[in-house]
Amino acid sequence: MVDQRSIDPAVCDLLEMCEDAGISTAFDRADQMKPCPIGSKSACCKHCAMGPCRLTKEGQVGICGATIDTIAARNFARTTAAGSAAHSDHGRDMALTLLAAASGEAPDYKIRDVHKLYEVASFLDVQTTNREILDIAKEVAEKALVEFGRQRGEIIYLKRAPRKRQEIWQKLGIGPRGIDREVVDIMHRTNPGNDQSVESLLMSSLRTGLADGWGGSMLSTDITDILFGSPVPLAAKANLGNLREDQVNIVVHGHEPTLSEMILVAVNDPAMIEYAKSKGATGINLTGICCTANETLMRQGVATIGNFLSQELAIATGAIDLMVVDIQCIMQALAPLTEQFHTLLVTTSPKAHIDGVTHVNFEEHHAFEIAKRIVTMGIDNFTKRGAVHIPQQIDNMVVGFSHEYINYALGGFYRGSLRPLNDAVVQGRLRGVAGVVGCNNARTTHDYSHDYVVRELIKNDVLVVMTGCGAIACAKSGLLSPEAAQFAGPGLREICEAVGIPPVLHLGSCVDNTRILTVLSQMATEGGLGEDIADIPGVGFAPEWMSEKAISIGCYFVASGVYTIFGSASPVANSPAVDRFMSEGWEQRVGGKLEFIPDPAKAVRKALEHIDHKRAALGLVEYDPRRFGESGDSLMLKILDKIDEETLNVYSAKLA
Ligand code: BF8
Ligand code: SF4
Repeated sequence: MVDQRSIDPAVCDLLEMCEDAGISTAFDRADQMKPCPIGSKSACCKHCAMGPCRLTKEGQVGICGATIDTIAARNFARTTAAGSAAHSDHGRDMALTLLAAASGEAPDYKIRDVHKLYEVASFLDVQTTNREILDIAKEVAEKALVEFGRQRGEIIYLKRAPRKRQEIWQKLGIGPRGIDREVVDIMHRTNPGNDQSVESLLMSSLRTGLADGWGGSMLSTDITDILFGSPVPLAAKANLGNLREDQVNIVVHGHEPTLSEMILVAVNDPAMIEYAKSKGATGINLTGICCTANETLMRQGVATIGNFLSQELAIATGAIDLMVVDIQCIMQALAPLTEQFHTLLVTTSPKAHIDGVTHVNFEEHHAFEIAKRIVTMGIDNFTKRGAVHIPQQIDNMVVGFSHEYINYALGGFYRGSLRPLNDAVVQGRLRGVAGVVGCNNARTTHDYSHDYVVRELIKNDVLVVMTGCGAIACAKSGLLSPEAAQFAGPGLREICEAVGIPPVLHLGSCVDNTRILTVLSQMATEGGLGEDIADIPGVGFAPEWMSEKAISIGCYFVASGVYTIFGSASPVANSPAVDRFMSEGWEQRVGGKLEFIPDPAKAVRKALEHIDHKRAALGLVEYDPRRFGESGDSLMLKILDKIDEETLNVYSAKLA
């Protein structure tokens, strides 16, 4: 029974332990509380005090006369706005950190990627000649902040999209103005007595999603790279076996890298390590959960111990001395849970307090000092540790595929280019590309859909890029290691072996979905695959989504021209009109569409059909897996008949 809840053996192990000990987890609570049958289909409105109105009968309207279609579209729009706000506010904080660093007010932060700073400066029309780095950085931060409050015109980054895409947005009037403005616009138009047209509400949702994707999130990725370095491939480890019985275990959880990067410096501080030793530990072990983990994993190789649904189970190991959280996806259930274990939970963001939990307010002006204080609290708590139960699972992966690195890996240092990627799609060596992203959801088997969808796609020669909790799911099932090329179709396997990359590329945290937009834009303008993102044989997937942020991501993928599949029943199921508009209506207008398909096998089938359809529309050769796979290292080794253990190890080491 427990095994049906997760495909991760470490999670199953701990679920059994929790069950025996009577410890409640999201897994049990999902079993005990079925989703509300009215709310789950968006048949409920509570936008005013005459309601909440529940529309359960055919033709019924709310007290104000609102129809089921209007209510469903309004609810969807508000979800998008909430998601866009969360991502973008994270982006704003990154811009404020850059500003503080450049103004000398946050001396612990440096400009680590000057190349990226210059690149971003050119996007934002910031002069760079004869200027000090910090001066440029300050103006970049200021210009970035203007994007949030821009009242007229369009956000600057839209110009990074292919020209044809920009024209579509202009024609439809969905190019976002300022990011904040679009979020407020949705909150206003969904307030009672305003926008009651399905089309208008759903097109506005796309605009607010675009403000996130090409605005707040893209700025977040860029500025994070400037401050902490653009990721390059590195080997790293995943799953709960990375907790150490003999060391102080500190876990970072949430989304922002500003504090976690400082915690990383603090745990490596010799004085801190000495202090840990004085308390009987052999050292300090830093690991992460959710997207804070993805940020530190991508740039520094810090091990990730799990994704969203692992957070409670990580505490239940009894081995975590301190868990420090910043913003987003932090379950309130952690608070009562930590009372049952010795783990000290510390909140740090003024935007994410939990009653009864120790709060250490994080200020970037004293970043390192605060980080050291938190690490000290963790070390002190080590002495209170009781029995531990650490599952032994550890998986290897290669991560750190920024879009810059993908260019470099495929095109070479002197002429970074996506040409080889496009050529591979044109020749049919790759059938297409897919972005598989998003959360865990306690209503589905943990990690199962991510694993299933990704395995099927790579088997069919679809190159997969991943972010967020999905990437962590596949890290744990070994799909992010170069050895996973053995599960890929013949064409994709050849490419992986030639370039030395895994068939599934980890692109970062959820805000880094914007790296996918950048890769797609470059593919569209490189030549051979049409001239717009919508022309590319590609799909977007969020197989286990749960967060409002995922809906915002879905909207900007769709508005950028991508066929996007979400793995759950439609949240607007009671309004076929809204459902249809998100599919056919959006496709007619922007070329992308959003569909909710709970069955992963059906979802993959539809994705492959779509990819083949796009190939045909471009006049590309029909995909035929038998044409490739007869070259490459595997074959050479097969011929030499030397795949003994030792050779294979050498070969694997080379790939890693
Ligand atoms: O921002 S994938 S559960 S952690 S929301 Fe949350 Fe979803 Fe995980 Fe990353 Ni994204
Ligand atoms: Fe009901 Fe209309 Fe108020 Fe919504 S806005 S709660 S449908 S009366």
